[in-house]
Amino acid sequence: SSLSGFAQNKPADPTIVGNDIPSSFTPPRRIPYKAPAPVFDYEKRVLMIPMRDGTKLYTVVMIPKGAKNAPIVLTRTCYNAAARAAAHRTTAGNALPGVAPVAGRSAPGVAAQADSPHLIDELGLPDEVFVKDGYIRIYQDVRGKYGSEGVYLMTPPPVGPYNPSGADDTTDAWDTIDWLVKNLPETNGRVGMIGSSYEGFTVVMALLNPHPALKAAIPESPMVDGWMGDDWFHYGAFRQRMLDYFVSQTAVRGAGPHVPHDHHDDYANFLEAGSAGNFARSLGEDQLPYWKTVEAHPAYDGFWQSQALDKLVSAKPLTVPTMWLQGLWDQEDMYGANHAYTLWEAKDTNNDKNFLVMGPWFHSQINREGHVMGPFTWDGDTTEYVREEIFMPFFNQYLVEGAPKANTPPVLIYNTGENRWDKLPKWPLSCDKGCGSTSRPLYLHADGKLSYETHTGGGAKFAEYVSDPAKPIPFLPRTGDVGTWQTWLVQDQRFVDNRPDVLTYVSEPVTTATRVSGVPEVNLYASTSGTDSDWIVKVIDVYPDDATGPTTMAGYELPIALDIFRGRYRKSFEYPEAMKPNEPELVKFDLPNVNHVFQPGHRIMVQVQSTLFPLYDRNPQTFVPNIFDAKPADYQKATQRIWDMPGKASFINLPIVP
Ligand code: PG9
Repeated sequence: SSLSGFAQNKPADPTIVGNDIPSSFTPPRRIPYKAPAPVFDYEKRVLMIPMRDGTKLYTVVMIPKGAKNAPIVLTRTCYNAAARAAAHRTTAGNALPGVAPVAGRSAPGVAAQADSPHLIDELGLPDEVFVKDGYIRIYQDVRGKYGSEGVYLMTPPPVGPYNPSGADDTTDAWDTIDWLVKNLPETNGRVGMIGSSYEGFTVVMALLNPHPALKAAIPESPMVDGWMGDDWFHYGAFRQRMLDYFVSQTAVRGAGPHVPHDHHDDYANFLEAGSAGNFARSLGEDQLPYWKTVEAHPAYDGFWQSQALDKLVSAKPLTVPTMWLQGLWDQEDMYGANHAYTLWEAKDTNNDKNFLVMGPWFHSQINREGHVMGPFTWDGDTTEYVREEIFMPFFNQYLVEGAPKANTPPVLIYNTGENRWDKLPKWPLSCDKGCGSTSRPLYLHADGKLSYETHTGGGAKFAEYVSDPAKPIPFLPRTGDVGTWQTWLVQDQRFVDNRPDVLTYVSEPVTTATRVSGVPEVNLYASTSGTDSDWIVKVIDVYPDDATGPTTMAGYELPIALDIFRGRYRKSFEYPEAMKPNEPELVKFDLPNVNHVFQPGHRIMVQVQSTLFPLYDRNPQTFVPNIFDAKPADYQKATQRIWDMPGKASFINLPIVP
């Protein structure tokens, strides 16, 4: 055999044994690795803090190790305090408020991993600044949600006829702060509150009767008036995509279920349902008291007036330095922060207590990275800049003993036309009276032109379109892709431009940079052949589309401000009135704030249409007592006219700054 041949040629090297696999192998014994006990750089205390009525609220307190004389920053949430205080590890903690309520929020739940030993890893991105500066960070569940006892009311009005519970987020904030400053030996007794959206609502509620230890507040995109322009309605038009939120928020104490829709494409779902009321019922909402309340209050009656927080807070003395914050393209809470700021400003006699910050952001983007928004890439991280350079010096000034006075600008607004921050002493820079510059009417001419000249006589008296509720105009291209919700307000409007049911007015290219800084005001002389109608107006920056020029944004139709107004409320928000068929009537409303520059070569465009679906429910165009429950026969095509004649010239009052 070959082996015997090998044996015969026995090599001299003893390591050559003829088989590299030994007959047995015993692994050497190792001492098992034992991880050293983690050294936590913070302490976590989970507390049930008693309120004045005995109800206890679930509160997570994160205290840096060895903290002494430390300031507190408090967030009161309806989105699961346990998860918010473990944001790096939990789906709910990462699904920051406002990010995905209509698109289906991930089910909250604490992940299986243990707490991180490092506070900076345990908390979410927006808390990094507080960890770095040694703050005690506290999250608390509002009453009735998650770990807190008591009954839950959705964004409850202050105690009164519409809130019989005896408690609200003003009393609960007061009692919580009182308990914290008396029972946490590590604190210096100074508390700041911060929070976005619903959590911003709880900040504003705290300001209605602030505890003396509440020294500074930052309401971020707070829900302030759910009927005028935050979350539920815009000027009376219902945001029916929020119906999912009713279920997720009020079906159970924890995270509510997501009731599946028939199709991925909500355009089809809502059209098939017929009315918002039918859609709500298809989600099981006849079991939800809050939906029934909303359904019973379609107009701006006592229920909504009782919780108009901009008016309520600005009626109070301005004692707590407050920084109102909002995104310029905030698709959920576009109304509250700037209206509250504006109303309270009258009391800010030294211009040092009431501040406004508006960034180039979608809703709650302040809690995320801020490099990009839709088609734009900004210079740097715009949200990190605000958290580090604006929030912290502001909070430190009031919350940290001996901290220097912050150099906080009264108003900080991103300039979306020049890609930079503007630090301003006041806002707006241009308005009808008393703002330095005066707004200028830009007229909507019947031939589709937009100019500063009023109706010059002759020619057509109106431009018209037929609005068909059976074929509503989508607010986004119908991809069924929920991911675009955050950026829909910067959607290129070419996708509807030139539709027969959209009126487009456009200016000549502007020859010099044209700055607008304030609130564009819509003045439409509008008529409908029906008896009710919605009016959607968009102010758009049209980028040049010269084939020899750059392709980036070529021809882009960028909405800088848009909103919807339900015609029945043109005379009174509380008492709706039918429109008189074919009679031009004034429809007047404010668009959201803008701080923009139309660059030379760009055009100004205005689009007018009557549906924005399925974000808003359809106006049947027949006056009915309650649109939530409109019947199929109520939905009628109507001929809509925008008038352009002496005495009835439609225009947008543009807050131009020369
Ligand atoms: N925009 C959300 C919301 C706030 C208040 C009521 C309903 C929804 C949010 O982001 O919290």
